[in-house]
Amino acid sequence: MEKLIITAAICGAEVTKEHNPNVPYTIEECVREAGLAYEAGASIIHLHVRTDDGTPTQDKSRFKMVMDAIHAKYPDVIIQPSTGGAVGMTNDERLQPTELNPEMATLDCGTLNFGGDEIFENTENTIKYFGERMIERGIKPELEVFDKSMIDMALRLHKKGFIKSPMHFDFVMGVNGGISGKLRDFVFLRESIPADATYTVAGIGRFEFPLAVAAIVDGGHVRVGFEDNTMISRGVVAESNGQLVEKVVRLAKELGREIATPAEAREILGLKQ
Ligand code: KMH
Ligand code: ZN
Repeated sequence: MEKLIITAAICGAEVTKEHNPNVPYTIEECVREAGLAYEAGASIIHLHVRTDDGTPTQDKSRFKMVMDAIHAKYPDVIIQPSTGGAVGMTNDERLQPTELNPEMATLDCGTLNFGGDEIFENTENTIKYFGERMIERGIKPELEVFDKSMIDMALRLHKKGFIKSPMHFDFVMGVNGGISGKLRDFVFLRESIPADATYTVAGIGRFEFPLAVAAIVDGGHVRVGFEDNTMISRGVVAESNGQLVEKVVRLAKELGREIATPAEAREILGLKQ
């Protein structure tokens, strides 16, 4: 079986220090959390950035400062900026980090309810626009799917040339408004992607570790991190993103799956070396 790629979603746009005081906002805090995750075994950092007071931003210069600071200490880690940003941002605002030509970036494949009155909007034309931008700049999209219909959308846009093969999906499971975190739904998603595609699974909240185990056993890849879950076990707040990654590494070792280095992750995902 392929080695396991672990992605750490260290910060997100919605989670705050009230959920977990270790959620990073400042550049130094982002470097600390990325470093702990990397040292524990993460090869990809899924990155959102915030201003020092925690407000989410897609500002290109803030991304550059955080990415440069992480790479100065951990030069080989893959940094995957978000183009999802936060609910309510415009497309061009969200696309700013693509101007930095990262190796990867997220590409959200549909619209969903996102708690309360919020709607995370990704129309078909938005997805096409983001897909074209990533092809132009040689950025590998991680296709964020929050429901099965979003896989179908990605497959349709792939046929029309807006997304290239081999596709790499992230099954985000357990968001209120998206697909559940049940094993049955995981099987449904993983059976719905092409044979040459890769996937990672991001279970929200209590679904994080059970779905990690499912992906480890199935030959998929795993995302953990404060963006998705702030607890190391029931009722216990995680000390760091590194602690969440360590738990996945432990589970993988028990189940006989080796962990990919960033170079091995690049090879598996077909990123430029
Ligand atoms: N913050 C969510 C609205 C992504 O990174 O591409 C969108 C999100 C997905 O987190
Ligand atoms: Zn994200």
